[in-house]
Amino acid sequence: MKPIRTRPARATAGMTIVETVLGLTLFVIMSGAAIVAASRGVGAFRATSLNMSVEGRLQRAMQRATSELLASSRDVITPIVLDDDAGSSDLTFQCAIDYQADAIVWGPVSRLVLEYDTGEINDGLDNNGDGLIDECALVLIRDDGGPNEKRVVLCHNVREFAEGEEENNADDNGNGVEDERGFNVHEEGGLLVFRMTVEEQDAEVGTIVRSLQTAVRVRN
Ligand SMILES: [Ca+2]
Ligand SMILES: [Ca+2]
Ligand SMILES: [Ca+2]
Ligand SMILES: [Ca+2]
Repeated sequence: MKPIRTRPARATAGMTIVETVLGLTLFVIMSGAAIVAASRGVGAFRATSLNMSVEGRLQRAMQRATSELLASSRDVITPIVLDDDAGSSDLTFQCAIDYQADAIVWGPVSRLVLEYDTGEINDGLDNNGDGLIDECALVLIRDDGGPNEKRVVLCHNVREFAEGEEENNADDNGNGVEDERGFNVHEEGGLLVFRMTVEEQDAEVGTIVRSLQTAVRVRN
């Protein structure tokens, strides 16, 4: 895995809230399933097309998820502890909506959470018949639990566990996080590291798996 590249630290005095997200870094970790299909000449065009589609979906969802934290602060993000072995696939946060009397006014609580996808339950079976087992959806909930609660699915077909990871209390894929889900946020060296894995099943191409990692620095 490539190291996370960050820009050198700079003074924070006078920065706006939006400016406090520094050094967004994106890279895609490729998996082999679709490449095998293409090299055999089996639906090479379809494999390429599906790969691009899955990668695009993954990048848009990741961009959306990280941008939600642009106007937030580490102090109003839970869980409080994110630098343990596991990180989290369920974050709540608030965004700044005003600045009064030298203090930030925080808006209602939002939540980014990984849930089982539509028609899917956690039973080791493909309940909704899309060829994927126990797949999940990344959901953004605005005003979580409040009167104006609104749910938006940012991405379907997120894997239950990250690429190369299974539930065994060990870090199988060697990224420093144990048993991380297909969407996981882990705090590393003052950065929030977002990791996401999506998959797609195609009768001709097989299973396509794509993972993406992004590091975000939020205001303290
Ligand atoms: Ca399924
Ligand atoms: Ca299931
Ligand atoms: Ca891991
Ligand atoms: Ca594991």
